[in-house]
Amino acid sequence: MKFYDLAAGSNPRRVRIYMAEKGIEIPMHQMDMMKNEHHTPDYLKINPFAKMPALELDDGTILTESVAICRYLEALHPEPPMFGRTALEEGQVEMWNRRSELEIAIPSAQCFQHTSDFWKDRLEQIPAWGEACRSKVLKQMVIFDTHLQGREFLATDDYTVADITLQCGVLLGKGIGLRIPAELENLTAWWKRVSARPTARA
Ligand SMILES: N[C@@H](CCC(=O)N[C@@H](CS)C(=O)NCC(=O)O)C(=O)O
Repeated sequence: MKFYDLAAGSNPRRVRIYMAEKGIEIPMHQMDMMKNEHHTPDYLKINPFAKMPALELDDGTILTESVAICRYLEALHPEPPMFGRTALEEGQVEMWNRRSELEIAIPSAQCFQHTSDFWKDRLEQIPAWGEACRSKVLKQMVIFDTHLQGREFLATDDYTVADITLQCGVLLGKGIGLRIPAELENLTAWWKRVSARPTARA
C-alpha cells in the first residue's frame, strides 16, 4: 500500500492520527502542493479531484476520502474499534463525525481558503464568505461545548473517528486565529484531552 499524504493538510492528518491510534504503518508519499504535484496528470489519475489523502492498494486500487480510507482500514484492523462498538454507537459516531465535518472542519477550511494569501491564486476568493464561515464555526462551537458537558469524548465513551475529525478541524482553526473561546470550558477541556494523546502530532 501507499499513502499519498500532505503533511500540513487537515484531512490527511485525520487518517494519520487514525493509523497512529491503530499502530498501522503504511509507506507515505509526501505530496508537494507548492509544486502543484496534485495537479499533475499522474496524480489526477489517482484522484481526479486533485485532493489528498489517497490510499493506493497493492493491486493498484485507489481509495480517497479520509473516512472511506479509515473505514477500509477499520475492516482490516478492527481493534480497538474507532467507529463504535454497537449499532447505536456506530450511528452516534457517524452523526458526530458528520456534524464535526459540516459544522466545524469544512467551514474552518473555507475560512482559511477565502481569507488567506496562500489561497489567493489557487481559487476565486470571496472574503465575506470566509468571514461568514468564521462566525458559523464560533456559533457552532457553543453547541459542541454544551454536548461535551460531562463527557470525555464526542460520540461514545471511546476516542473515535468523530473526535479525530473535530480535533483536526479545531487545529486548522487555531492556525487561522479561530480559537476556542475561553468560556467554552467543556470544549476546551476536551481539546486539551485529545491534543495530549501521543498520536495528536501524527
Ligand atoms: N473530503 C476529502 C477532502 C480532501 C481535501 O480537501 N484535502 C485537501 C488537504 S486537507 C487538499 O488536498 N487540498 C488541495 C486543494 O484543494 O488544492 C477528504 O475527506 O479526504
